[in-house]
Amino acid sequence: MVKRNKNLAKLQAGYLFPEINRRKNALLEKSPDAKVISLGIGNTTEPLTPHITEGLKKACEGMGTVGGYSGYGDEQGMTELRAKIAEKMYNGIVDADEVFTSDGAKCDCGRLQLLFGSEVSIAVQDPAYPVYVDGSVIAGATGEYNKDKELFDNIEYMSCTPENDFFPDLDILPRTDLIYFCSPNNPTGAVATKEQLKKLVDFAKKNKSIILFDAAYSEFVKDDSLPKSIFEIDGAREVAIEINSFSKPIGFTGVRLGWTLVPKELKFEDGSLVRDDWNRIMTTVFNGASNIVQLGGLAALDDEGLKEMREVIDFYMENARLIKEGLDSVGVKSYWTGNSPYIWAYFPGRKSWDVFSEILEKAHVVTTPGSGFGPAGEGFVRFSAFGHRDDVIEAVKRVKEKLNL
Ligand code: PL4
Repeated sequence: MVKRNKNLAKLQAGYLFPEINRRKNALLEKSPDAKVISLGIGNTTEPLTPHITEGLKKACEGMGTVGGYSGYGDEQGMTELRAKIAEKMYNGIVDADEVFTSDGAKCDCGRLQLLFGSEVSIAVQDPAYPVYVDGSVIAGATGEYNKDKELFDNIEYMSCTPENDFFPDLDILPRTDLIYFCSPNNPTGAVATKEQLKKLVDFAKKNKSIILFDAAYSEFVKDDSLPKSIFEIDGAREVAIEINSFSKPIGFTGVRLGWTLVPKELKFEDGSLVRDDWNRIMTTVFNGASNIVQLGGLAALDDEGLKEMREVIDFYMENARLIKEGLDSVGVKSYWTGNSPYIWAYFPGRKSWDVFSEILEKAHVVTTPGSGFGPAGEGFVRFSAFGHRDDVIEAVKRVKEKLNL
């Protein structure tokens, strides 16, 4: 018999999002006529925009011609797309050969965990996107689960709450090899300021740590004074890797396209380039993002595509505003900075899963329980702004009417 991977056995519960779906389906079994609206999983709902669709269509049609057909491409991504990402998403402050396109930020998280292996120590924001912890557990990098503390031994949980303006207290944070940091943050929606990120970069530099900066929601940053990329910060090129995605800004959640940026200045202890090892990982376990999809990504980065991207984002941000307004009107304390598609609602003294269940059972609205993102998320639930407008309006109405919040 084959022994089970002992790291998988350390995972404490099923992955958060399938569990939410399971509970939604349980409600539907009980009440088959319930018109359930999901503001839970951050999943895009609006159709692809015309110009980007056209880009994908042309790419697909090209594949049906002798001249336009292409097979395997470079694992690192199409040269033209890498250059366009460097130019349009980073205003040229990074080089094209530092950008590696991929099938999405989540998949790159997993490959980064493979890159760093099982010998690294880790810090994560608490609360945070569960892939950082669960993926590190699977990679064997988290040590044992401490039942008393209900935490993993080898992880520093950086508490990010309203009390500290959702930014960790770096003065008390022990050194770790890796620091996962997501801004705009999932789930809190908080965006770190330039000053805060500078502190984080200086902290990483002092400790010779590497920051894994997840910028999957960077295009939702509306306030020009806030950084969209960690590479806007002096010194970041020596200490950070950035993950990003086309999923949320242009609805490529199902189409799949993202990228990871590894600067040439980033080195391991022995002086070798992290970028070279990332290149080795990508060329070994990845065979390149779909060529059709990469051409769709290129269409998204020309003038018309970028205009459509802004419209998509504005649409979801108006949803977010409506949710925030609805919660405010019934006196639910919630956090939304106007720079993210998530609203972080607080229910003092209550368990997140209880609030989740109450909203699901009474209003037939799916949210995400804050505790699923880490211990500091207890008492919160996350509302996602990804939804059709009518659904969002209806969900807000039901939450206001049906709940005894
Ligand atoms: C549900 C901070 C959503 N099944 O689409 P990708 O792989 O390029 O990006 C995934 C991703 C990366 N980084 C952050 C994210 O929040 C996400 C997507 N998160 C959510 O509701 O929190 C979708 C989750 C999906 C999943 O597990 O990723």
